[in-house]
Amino acid sequence: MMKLYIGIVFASLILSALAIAQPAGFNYDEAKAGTYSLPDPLVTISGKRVTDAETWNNVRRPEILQLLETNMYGRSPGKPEKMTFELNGIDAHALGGKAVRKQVTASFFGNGKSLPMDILIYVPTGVKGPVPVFLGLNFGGNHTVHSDPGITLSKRWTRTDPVNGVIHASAKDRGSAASRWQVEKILERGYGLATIYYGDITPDHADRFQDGVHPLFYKPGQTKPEDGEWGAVAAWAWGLSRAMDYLATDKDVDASRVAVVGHSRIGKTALWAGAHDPRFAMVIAIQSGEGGAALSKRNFGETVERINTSFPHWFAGNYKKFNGKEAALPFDSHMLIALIAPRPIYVSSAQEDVWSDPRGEFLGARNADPVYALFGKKGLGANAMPAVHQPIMNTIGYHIREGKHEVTAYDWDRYLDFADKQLRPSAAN
Ligand code: GTR
Repeated sequence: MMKLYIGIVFASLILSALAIAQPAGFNYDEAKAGTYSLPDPLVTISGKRVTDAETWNNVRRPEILQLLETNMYGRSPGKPEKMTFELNGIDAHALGGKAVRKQVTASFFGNGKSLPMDILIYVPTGVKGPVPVFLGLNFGGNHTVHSDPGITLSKRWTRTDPVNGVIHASAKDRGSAASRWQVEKILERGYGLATIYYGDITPDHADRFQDGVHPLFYKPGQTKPEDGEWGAVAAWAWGLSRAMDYLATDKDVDASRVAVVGHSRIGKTALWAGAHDPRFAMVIAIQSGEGGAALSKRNFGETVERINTSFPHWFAGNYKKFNGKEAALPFDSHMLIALIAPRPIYVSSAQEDVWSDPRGEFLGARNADPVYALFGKKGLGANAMPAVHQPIMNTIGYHIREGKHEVTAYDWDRYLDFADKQLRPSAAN
């Protein structure tokens, strides 16, 4: 037992070290970030300049969406052949009476197979009417976001651990990621939270395209996505859109005010979900780095080649064509962010998380401004990167806080401030 425990501690140390490491052989020197030119988000492939929101929506936005879909995230299918939502439990007095807790299983059907996805939802009690909700995938299972003993431990959930092999969801992990979710804070400010274990949709593993949602859509004989088809990030984003299908049916939730939120690889996922699915009213991308908010053409921290090598399953096969060839990319993260316009988006960095390139994240946000301007919005509205703990909150928000690759109470205070301003103007002052 002790040996197993030490193994688990060791494994989680490895995991957290991986998440914050600054691998050698990559550039962390601002003076060597290089020069690059960003494609103009307002010039169409045929060379026409976009000067109004209508042309953006009808011509340029679909063009950019397709560029990113074909070359980077991969094309996702729509809804499955059949989909059901089942309410498995409701507790009107959860968390000492602060919340209503619902657990809903969404089931997807296709190719004679089915896949369940468990959605955990908290909405605050004592608040009138449908509430705005934060929706985000979690890394460790729904039971890790809060110590609430009422959260069902998934029986089918497994994770492959380098030391211990397969690990099943366990009661001892209840609340292990609670500081990253700040459930009470969210509820106290009048918001709900909906969350899903990302592995319910597809495993975060290079060789497991047989086990998640992909097989529901395979053509006969197909065993993995084709080069232009959805990788894991696009599949996770697809799962968020299916969760949105459910939220639109839930009377406690205001589906017109759902903010999609995610950290790190799930931050990349939140961006793609928000870019792809305009039903998300707001996006929060936390330390999403390379493949997320950070400019790829800037040589700083993680690179396209490195991400495609370490995590070959995250993006479409086509993205590997850009290994070591960032200059050839017909897009960059500013265009991904611009797809969210005119909806609010918050980009969040951490000072010690140089692997994610905080300045590159800031610049990704800033260079989306011309598209927000088409809608009469300010965008980020700042040319210089702010100092730590000096958040910017226009239609695009940004902060850099001190510390590491993590999600903290400070971060959530800012996301809630931003949400108050953007989704509940009467709550902001
Ligand atoms: C790192 C990866 C990053 C980031 C992070 C995470 O190892 O290089 O792109 O996604 O993992 O998701 O924790």
